[in-house]
Amino acid sequence: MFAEWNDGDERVDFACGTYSMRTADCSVVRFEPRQRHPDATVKADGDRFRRETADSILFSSGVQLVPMAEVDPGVVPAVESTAEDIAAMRIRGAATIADAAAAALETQAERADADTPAAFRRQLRAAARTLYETRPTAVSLPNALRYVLRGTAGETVADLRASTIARAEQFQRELAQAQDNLGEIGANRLRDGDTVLTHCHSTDALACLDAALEDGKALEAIVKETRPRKQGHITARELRERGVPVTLIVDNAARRYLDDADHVLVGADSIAADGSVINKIGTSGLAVNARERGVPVMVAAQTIKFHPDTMTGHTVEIESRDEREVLTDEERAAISGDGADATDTGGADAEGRDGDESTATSDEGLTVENPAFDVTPPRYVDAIVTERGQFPPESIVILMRELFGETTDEPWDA
Ligand code: RUB
Repeated sequence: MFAEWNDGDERVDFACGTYSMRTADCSVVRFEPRQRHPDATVKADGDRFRRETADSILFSSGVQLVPMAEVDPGVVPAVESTAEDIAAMRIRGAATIADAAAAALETQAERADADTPAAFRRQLRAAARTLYETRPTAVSLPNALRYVLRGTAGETVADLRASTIARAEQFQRELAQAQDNLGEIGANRLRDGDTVLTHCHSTDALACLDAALEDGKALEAIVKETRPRKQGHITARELRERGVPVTLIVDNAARRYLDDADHVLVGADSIAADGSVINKIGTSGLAVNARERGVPVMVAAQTIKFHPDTMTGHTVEIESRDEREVLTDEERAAISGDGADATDTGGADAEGRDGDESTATSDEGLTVENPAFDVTPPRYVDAIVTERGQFPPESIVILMRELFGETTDEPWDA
């Protein structure tokens, strides 16, 4: 089996055969380019891939297998690059992802080379799909895309361009305003001298703390580090920048520190119609422990986090991420008893196997699961704070229906 590529090319053609590769989101993908995916290409950018063995390729991040038929040359590179940044979590957090997606559609509208209205719309839809496919759990992403595409109107390319740009900018303004409004409402729940216990990093949650600090309230924070990506460090840094005393703890210490907390304060990636909160993995365990300790759980979530599909019985897809966020190749090799240094793939190991074949992923009996989010049932949540007020989770469906109606089209069907 044999692979061919040219360093630096955007698209890489592979000869016939079976290959395995890693992407940012799936640990290992096997594919047969000329069989399962005729004309498949691998999108790559220069040094983000490297050859591991004659028949397997290790990609460092953000590489996608895309059948040629689905590649629309009208999607501008800036959109592809935003999509890669979202997939690789260089852009992360539900509100920030929504903001970036709207900005990307604006860029698509500005730079599209379409010369007919139909081509402009087709390219815009392709851009929306490219963005949509990056992260499945944060519903703010399709909600943002739907909002912008619904505002695209006109009979000429110029009108379509102008309306899309205006709509994307309006979305971004409203997003920022909603977060400010939510912050003021959330701040009313916090008293002078309170200690909040946080999980992950949420700009909506921070907006509540910001508004309370602006009101002159003194606050302290216990910040969970939030394995595996440790977004708690971002929260700790941002709170320290505001002068808030921070105690950083490992996730496993949370129950012990709940007695020192007046509130648990988290954000959300999606809110389901029954009031369930989908947020960074570990939120549900924290909420259950908080209930047992009598600490109220407050969820800060703009209405852009409402998941309209859940009104018609759909469930929220939980993203699974690369196992190497949990276990490095070196750690995997150590657990598997593979005495060879996992980084040293060039030599032979103690049993004489070729170094190239004793990769760190060779132990198929060891499974690593890395779900990025979990579901907190409504009974463990005291209040969902939105820009439209605070709600007991069980009543959220009423506001959801008011905002979305019953229609849940795909964003590009708008
Ligand atoms: C981030 C996360 C945040 C929500 C809310 O997960 O779970 O709590 O997205 O954030 P990840 P915000 O780091 O995997 O994106 O309030 O900023 O929308």
